[in-house]
Amino acid sequence: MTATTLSDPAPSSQILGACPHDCPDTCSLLTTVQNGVAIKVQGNPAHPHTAGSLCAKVSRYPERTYHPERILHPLKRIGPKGSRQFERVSWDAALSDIAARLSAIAARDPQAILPYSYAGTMGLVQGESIAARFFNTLGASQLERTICAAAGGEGLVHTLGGKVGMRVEFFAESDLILIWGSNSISSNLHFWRYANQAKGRGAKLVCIDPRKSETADKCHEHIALLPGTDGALALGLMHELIQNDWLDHDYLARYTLGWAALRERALQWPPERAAAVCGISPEQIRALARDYGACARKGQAAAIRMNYGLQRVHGGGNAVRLIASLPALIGAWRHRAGGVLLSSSGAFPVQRAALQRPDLLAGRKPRSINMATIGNALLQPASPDFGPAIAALVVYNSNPVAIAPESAKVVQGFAREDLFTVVLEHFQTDTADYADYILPATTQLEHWDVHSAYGHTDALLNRPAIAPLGKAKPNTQIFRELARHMGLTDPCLQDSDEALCRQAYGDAVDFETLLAQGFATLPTPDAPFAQGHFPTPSGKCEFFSERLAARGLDGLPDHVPNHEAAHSSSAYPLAMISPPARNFLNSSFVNVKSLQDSEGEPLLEIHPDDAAARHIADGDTVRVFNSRGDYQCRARISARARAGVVNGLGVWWRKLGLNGTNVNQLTSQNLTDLGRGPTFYDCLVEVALVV
Ligand SMILES: Nc1nc2c(c(=O)[nH]1)N[C@H]1C(S)=C(S)[C@@H](COP(=O)(O)OP(=O)(O)OC[C@H]3O[C@@H](n4cnc5c(=O)[nH]c(N)nc54)[C@H](O)[C@@H]3O)O[C@H]1N2
Ligand SMILES: Nc1nc2c(c(=O)[nH]1)N[C@H]1C(S)=C(S)[C@@H](COP(=O)(O)OP(=O)(O)OC[C@H]3O[C@@H](n4cnc5c(=O)[nH]c(N)nc54)[C@H](O)[C@@H]3O)O[C@H]1N2
Ligand SMILES: [Mo]
Repeated sequence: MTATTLSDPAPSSQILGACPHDCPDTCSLLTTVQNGVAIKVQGNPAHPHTAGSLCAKVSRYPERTYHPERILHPLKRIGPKGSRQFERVSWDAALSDIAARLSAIAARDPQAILPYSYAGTMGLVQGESIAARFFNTLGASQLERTICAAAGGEGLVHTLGGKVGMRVEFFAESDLILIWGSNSISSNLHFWRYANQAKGRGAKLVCIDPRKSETADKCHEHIALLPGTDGALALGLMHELIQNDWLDHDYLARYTLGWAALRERALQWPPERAAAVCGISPEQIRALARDYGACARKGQAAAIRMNYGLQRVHGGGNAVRLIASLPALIGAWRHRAGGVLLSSSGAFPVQRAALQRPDLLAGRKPRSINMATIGNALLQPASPDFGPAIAALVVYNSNPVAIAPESAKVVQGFAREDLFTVVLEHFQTDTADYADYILPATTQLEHWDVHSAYGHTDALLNRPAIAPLGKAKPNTQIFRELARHMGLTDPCLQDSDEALCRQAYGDAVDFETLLAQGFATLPTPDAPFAQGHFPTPSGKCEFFSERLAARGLDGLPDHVPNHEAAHSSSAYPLAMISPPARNFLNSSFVNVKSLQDSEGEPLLEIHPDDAAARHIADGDTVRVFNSRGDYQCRARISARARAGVVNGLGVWWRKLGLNGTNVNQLTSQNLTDLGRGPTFYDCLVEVALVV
């Protein structure tokens, strides 16, 4: 690899990049280019976390990039909304018309314009730079980006003080690892490598997950609790740690806040009570507490890898608070291979204000719309409380018609003939089907970007490996040109991608290191909380949060039952979770043939007893339904499903579903206790054979 200046095309045939996808691993990529064509994408062997290997999905990046269905020209709708009838238009025609439509709406009230974006690319430049500046200049509605991690994020902030925790590489040295709400082999493969090293050294691995996942298969124990009962399990564990005095009293006294109150609460949760809520045996709780407490007694390292799977339920924020409290009880933080990791993103010195330029709002305070309830928002008429009805929607890096809850409402909203919708995309997704304009965006192989990560502590740079395909342009360039067409003149709306890459971290990360090796490791401490120093207001691990109490909420964490708790409805007796499919990334890659072939077809895993009670045989077509809708797929009778819980894997595109829907036809727009996040895994259904 030769070091080049930013604007030179890299001369070598292997280009350093970064995986853009919404995954904790953020791998360093090596793309082989021949005659301007990317022929291979590999993991960079020089990057310690990537260690030369990629997941099945991203090793198919060339197949996705050169896919025959890539959108390569601007498209304008010519049929009724959602009819998928489009014609090619020039960039100038598209941008002139879009500029005129948005300008007219902005002249009435810019808050009627809503951006909708998430982490289709996690790049700081293609994700949140010129687009944010553009919408801030207009004074458009703000989007609350809650769809994934809001509950858990708030839970961490109000316990540890931020999205901080163990360094992932030290899991390799742990003696006990609880993999809690995470199918790591499928969605956090490069963490699994470290866990597997620990296992090889004799560590015990325990998986806590309603589904017997591929990861559960490889752990020593699996605790198949009911969805949304993790808070009760954590309280039951605390009860046992207290009763047996497996506590680090010195750590508790020096570095925690609210221990006496939390102790009182936990003592109300004997294993029998917790086990009844969780749908497991009291002995499983006792045994887990014994293992966890033993680490404290023997000076061994007890580590917890939480993931966002457990916080997509009503009590997700409180559950994360309780689990994040556990290491402090036994002083696990004293060891660099002990503690907990949910997200490392708080370690990155991202210069958000420089990238997004909130100063462009110039004192205006536009309303916020929660992306988790986009269905309701699009159907809401103007009112003094709500403000103007949403009149224009600009979607990029997201596929809300497939991924947002309660799809029937989302579709009804997107189908409004009076809504003006622009979608920046690689493919004609379910969302693009409802666009007035589809604008072709470049992929990671075709543009510059800079990345942070949420599963390790290395910043990464992505260089373009190939020229943009067809007429595709980077998101940044599309918003630059749209700004020009709308007569927006602030010079920062025209900053180049190269300049933005440098602005993302400013002086906080050495850009020359990023240019030379593609990644730069942040200097974070090995055992960050060995002596307190939590980034909370008190500097302690906050069992009790003054900030939550000041908002009128319980200052102490508690078990918060699901909105739709298991066994609470006779009409809908089964709890459905819809965790990621291994070969898809949310709704991305669903249209990549080799990966679609690996996944097969939309499936529902169901326990043999639940299937037998409904006369369902393996491979039958079933109707999964509740009061919100109806979703058809194939039944797979499987021990991966526990009794009473069905698993609808992956976010398939609706148009590939047997009846044109996917799992989100069934999920609700109810929100989490903290963070106003979605509750995808808090969803009751019934299943019936389709005859
Ligand atoms: N292959 C693949 N990788 C991915 C993704 C993908 O779609 N596919 N998605 C990415 C995204 S967006 C994210 S946010 C990250 C992390 O995404 P997560 O959603 O955390 O990913 P997983 O770890 O696969 O899945 C979570 C696990 O939680 C389990 N679970 C569901 N409900 C509960 C519960 O109430 N309690 C407990 N304890 N467990 C529960 C599920 O069965 C599943 O095995 O992964 C990313 N990585
Ligand atoms: N039922 C259920 N629903 C879920 C989940 C679940 O577990 N179960 N998981 C939830 C979670 S954790 C998340 S994070 C969300 C994810 O939801 P989204 O963030 O919407 O993720 P994707 O479905 O992957 O869609 C991303 C889209 O961005 C596009 N894209 C990628 N790169 C670029 C680019 O550079 N420019 C432009 N313009 N477009 C680009 C891709 O082609 C893709 O269509 O889904 C949520 N929905
Ligand atoms: Mo996510």
